[in-house]
Amino acid sequence: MSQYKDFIRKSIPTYACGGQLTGLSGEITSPRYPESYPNDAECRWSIGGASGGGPLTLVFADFQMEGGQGCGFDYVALFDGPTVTAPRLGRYCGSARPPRTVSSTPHLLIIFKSDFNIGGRGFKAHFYSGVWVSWWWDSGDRLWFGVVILCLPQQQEMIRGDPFGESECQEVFTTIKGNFSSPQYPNFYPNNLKCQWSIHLPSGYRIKVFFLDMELEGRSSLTGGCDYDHLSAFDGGTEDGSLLGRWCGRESLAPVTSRSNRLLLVLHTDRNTAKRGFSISYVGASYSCLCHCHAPVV
Ligand SMILES: [Ca+2]
Ligand SMILES: [Ca+2]
Repeated sequence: MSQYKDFIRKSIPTYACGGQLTGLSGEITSPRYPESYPNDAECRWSIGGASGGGPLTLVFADFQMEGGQGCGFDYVALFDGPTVTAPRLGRYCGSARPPRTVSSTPHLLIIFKSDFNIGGRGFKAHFYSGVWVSWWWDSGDRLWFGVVILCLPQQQEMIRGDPFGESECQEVFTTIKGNFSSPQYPNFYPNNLKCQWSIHLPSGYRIKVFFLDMELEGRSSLTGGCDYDHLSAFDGGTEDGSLLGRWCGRESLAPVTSRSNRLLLVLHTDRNTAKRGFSISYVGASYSCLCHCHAPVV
């Protein structure tokens, strides 16, 4: 029986590669990267197709493959569309990093192939879809023109960790967008909670938080403050950061935007009286002005 298992294990490839990637950004690597890629491998990554996606940019961060005339042994080939019938953007091998490649369509096909011997470290590449936004406005005496490119960061795996090791309601988010809610939502949250949701995006990004639903125990009739249960938002990763807001009761809240790439939400509940809690979504964005916003065009 164990011989049979060994046979099964040896006959199943120990790597997985390729796939359909519909995110607006991400990373791909050759199988087993950074260790030597397997022989006789073929992987296909079909990128794009996300709604609103623009042309895709592919940047190789690392590249080392078996070389050879015409890249006939091992190679990476790029196509400007979803299939191999699309125009080929390049075919690469050896150890020279391929140039940055921009597709003219919202699709990019990447094929990796290796022959029967001699490998290398393989490759690591990033892709992203740029969404262009331009605008005009008329200030009376001048017509203003501006352009922004909204670059979406690498879609990172969501880390649902427990960095504080205390409670089940401590979460860290590193994805460009996400959702979370108070414990047991939409049922009543527990008493005596201190929960923290930390959103941490790459530097240069800001975080916008939307309150989809919120009902906490209301304000104190004595002080008018959120003395019992409350949700607070801090700019930065800790409660030492500047307070962006503190809320309680049943309020319909306007979105809140961080000034940095980190935002911390903290929920406190006291020893009695619970409500439905809240449901929140957030999105991160990076804005950089490529053109100076100059006047006048006309
Ligand atoms: Ca080879
Ligand atoms: Ca309470």
